[in-house]
Amino acid sequence: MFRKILIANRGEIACRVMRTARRLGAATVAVYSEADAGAMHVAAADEAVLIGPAEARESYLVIDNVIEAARKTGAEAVHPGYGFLSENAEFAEAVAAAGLTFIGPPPDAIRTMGEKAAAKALMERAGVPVVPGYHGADQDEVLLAGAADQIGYPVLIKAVAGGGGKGMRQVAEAGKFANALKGARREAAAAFGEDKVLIEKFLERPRHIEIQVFADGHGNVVHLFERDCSIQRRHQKVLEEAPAPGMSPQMRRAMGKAAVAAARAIGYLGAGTVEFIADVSHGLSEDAFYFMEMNTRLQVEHPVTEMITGQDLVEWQLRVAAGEPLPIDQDALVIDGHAIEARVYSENPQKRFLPSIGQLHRLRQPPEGPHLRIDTGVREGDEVTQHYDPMIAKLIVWDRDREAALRRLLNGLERYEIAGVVTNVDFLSAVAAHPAFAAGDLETGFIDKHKDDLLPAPGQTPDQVLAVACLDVLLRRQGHAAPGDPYSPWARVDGWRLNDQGHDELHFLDGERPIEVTVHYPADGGFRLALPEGEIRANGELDAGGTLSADLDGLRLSAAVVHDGDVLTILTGGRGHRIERVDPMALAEVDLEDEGRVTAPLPGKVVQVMVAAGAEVKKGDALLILEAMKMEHTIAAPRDGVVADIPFAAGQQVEEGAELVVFAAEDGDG
Ligand code: MV4
Repeated sequence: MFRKILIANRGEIACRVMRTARRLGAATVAVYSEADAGAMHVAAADEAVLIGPAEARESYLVIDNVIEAARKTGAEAVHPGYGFLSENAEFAEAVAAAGLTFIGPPPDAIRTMGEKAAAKALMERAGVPVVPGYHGADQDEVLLAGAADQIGYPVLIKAVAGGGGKGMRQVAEAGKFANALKGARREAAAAFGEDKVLIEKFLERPRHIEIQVFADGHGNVVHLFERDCSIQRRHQKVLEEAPAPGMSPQMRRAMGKAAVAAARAIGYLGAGTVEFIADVSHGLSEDAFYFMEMNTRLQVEHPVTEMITGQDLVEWQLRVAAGEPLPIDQDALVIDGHAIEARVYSENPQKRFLPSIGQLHRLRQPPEGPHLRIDTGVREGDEVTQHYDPMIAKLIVWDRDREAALRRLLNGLERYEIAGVVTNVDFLSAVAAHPAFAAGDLETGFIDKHKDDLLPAPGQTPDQVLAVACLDVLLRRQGHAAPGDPYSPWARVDGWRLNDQGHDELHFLDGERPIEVTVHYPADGGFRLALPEGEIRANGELDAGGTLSADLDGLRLSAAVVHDGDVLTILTGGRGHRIERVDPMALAEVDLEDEGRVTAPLPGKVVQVMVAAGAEVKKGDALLILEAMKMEHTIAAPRDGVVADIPFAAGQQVEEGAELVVFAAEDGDG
């Protein structure tokens, strides 16, 4: 085994590889970009080397920098993870040339599998089923059109150098072939600098089923069964599971045998995945699956295989790379139970799944155990940047059977609390809860087919959620009540007023919908909230971690409300809701240039002071309430800081422009 390995990657996979390396007694070296200096994978490593600026092209993708980092730290082997340099044959060669071990297959295997037509020809010779079609070198247009006629329409034109669906064109009839060919070539040339294509029979209802294979340097090749990755969106996998629903033992044997033959045919070493496409137009059948491509790396979804086999695939990778034989043989491998993985992403399903960038103000995940695993590379407080893949975590569940695993998945997703970025958690829940998913009715077109069920138009925020937001705002305000005479009516934060019924108003924006909530303070405690749909009696407690235990008309629930400027993210019932606090304090002329002076926006009367001199406040904390023009304005802290002085007491009149709260100077002698 290696003494020290370098992980040429970041995020969850770097952390994942380090976990196993450490367990096996190997020291770990991280590489990181300037943007990742504080990242989890750097903290998790024994040593870390800066390899360049944030831009991956100038850091994680620079072969020389990675090799120099390995040389400098005395690492003996390099694990490439997935993505970045993991399927770059030149990198594998450069690692070997530097006298280090590449934890992956031989460069030639990587190269061959990157060429679709060559890979397909090789598989055909090895007796692996391939989609009927043409993958010859002659690219004459008339010849290609003739091949399409022979195959029979509909056909699919694929770029030979392709991947991720680029340079792919579906053609329904002969009359449309010439145009589609032009389009596919143009796209392929732009994306890969090469316009060669192959023609295949178009399969109308494909399922993506892949086989995990492993080969050692002693002539052993095994497979670790299949994963179904049909739930994809624009070639991005969303949910993956093992075993594949509806797979017969005969089909599993046939596919496993084909995958092992594929690995042998290219002289494989280490972990690989052979992707098949199964045509389910007539159900899952052992004579309707075809080789698609081979991925020459450890895949994102490898944990589902680990969960059903009880094996650690990274351990296998390290052992095989170190020259050891595979830990166990084919007959000793058995499937135990069912596992499903969901990829939790920082992205906005309502905005075409565009990545959502920002700070993870709150990140709480379900507790791990034998039935639930989380692979992540970020922590609460970390940033999701535009530089890298915005995956937050992989949630992996396991149970005796699919139905039980699915229940655990839904439960796990419901326990996610994420604020600061928009995520796909609700979307994942919708997919997992869909009857067609429960029925195992999988196909690559699943999300498109059911999109109306999976992406409902955002509705109004329910009153109950608004009540949680109000309760949080009100309890936080109480938490900042002025110390001093507890019996003074001016210290009360219950809206008590001389000659008044005692009420407040809270203002929000729910999308475009303005919301005004009147808050009453019943004598027996709590709050009475007049919400858009009616009244709710609310009471509760806020703990130090920001968790709110609420009682809404007798219904007890737990929630968290995360404040980010004016945006409130209310996390409750397994969902996140965003509303905006419209604070009439926006009227306050807050002069940040002048050390954060807080001045009265209008002439009025101070009705309540919530902080005292010396109080440490956070940006957005309520400081005092000013009544002006018959409205109450909550004046909030414009920044974090220490209150030096509050020149006015409750009940006093103030003039427009009067300084209401004086902050201590930022540092030093103030
Ligand atoms: C196909 C196909 C239908 N018929 N080939 C998509 C990416 C590339 N690796 C191969 N892909 C497909 N090839 C034939 N002959 C449908 C797809 C396909 C797909 C395959 C696997 C997973 C998701 C997919 C989504 C759309 C299309």
